Amino acid sequence: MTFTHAIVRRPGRDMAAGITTSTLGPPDTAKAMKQFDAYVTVLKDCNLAVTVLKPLDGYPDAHFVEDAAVVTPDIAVITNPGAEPRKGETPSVAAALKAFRPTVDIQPPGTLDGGDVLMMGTHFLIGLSDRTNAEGAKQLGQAVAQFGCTWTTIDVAAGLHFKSSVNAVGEETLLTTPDFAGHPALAGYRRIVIAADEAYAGNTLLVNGRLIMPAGFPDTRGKLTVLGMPIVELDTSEFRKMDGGLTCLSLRF
Ligand code: CIR
Repeated sequence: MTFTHAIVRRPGRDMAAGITTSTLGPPDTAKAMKQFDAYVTVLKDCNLAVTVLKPLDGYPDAHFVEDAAVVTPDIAVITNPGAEPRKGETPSVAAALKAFRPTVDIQPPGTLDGGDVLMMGTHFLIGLSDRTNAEGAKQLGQAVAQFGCTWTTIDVAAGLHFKSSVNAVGEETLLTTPDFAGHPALAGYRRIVIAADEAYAGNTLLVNGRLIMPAGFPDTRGKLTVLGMPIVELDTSEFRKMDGGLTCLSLRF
C-alpha cells in the first residue's frame, strides 16, 4: 500500500508521566525530541506529507497517535483507547483526520487501541489485549466489512499490543516474534521470525518500500536484508522506555 500522509504528535515535556511497564528508567525528554525529529524526517524522506500535532496537555502518551485511530483507504475509525488515562486523546486526532476521511467512533463498552490493528491489504488482524476487547474488535470489523474488508482476532498473550510483536514488511510478509509465528491466523502469510532476544525489533515499519527499524538489532536486520528494500535504522531508546516504538508514533495513510 502506498501512503501519502502521516499524522504525528510532538511529545510533551511530561512524556515521562505516561504509562509504562518498562524497567529501562525514565526517558530523557530532550533526547526523545531529537529522536522524534529524526523520525519525522524519515517519514518525509518516504514522500509523506506529515501533519505534526501539538503536544496535548495532560496526556503524556498522546504522541503515540497510532492508538487513537485506525485509518483505512475508506474511513478513519476513532478508537476508544483501553487505558483510562488515554481516552481523552482521541478528539484532536479525529479533528485532524476529518480532513481526509469520514470518521466512525468505537463506542463503549468496546475498547480498541490502534496498536492492536494490522491491516494486510483488505484483511485486518486485530489483537485482543489488555487494551482491545472483543466488542471493540467487532465494531472495527463491522465498520471495515462495509467496505469489503475481512477481519480476524488474535489473542495478544505477549507484549503490550499486537503490533509490538507482529508487523507487515511486505504485502504478504510479516515480521513476527516467535510468540506469534505459529498462530493459525498468520498461516497464510510468509513469516520472517525474529530471535526472542530481539523481540523489540518486531516493531518495524514499512513505508513506501522502505523498512524503518529500531536501531541495534543486527540479527533482525540481517533477516530483513533478503527483502531487498532499503533499511533505515532509528534510535527509539526514549520511546522504548515508555513501551512505545516506531509504529506507535504515527498514523500513516
Ligand atoms: C501506553 O502504555 O499506552 C504507552 N505508554 C505506549 C503506547 C505504545 N503504542 C503502541 O504500541 N501502539
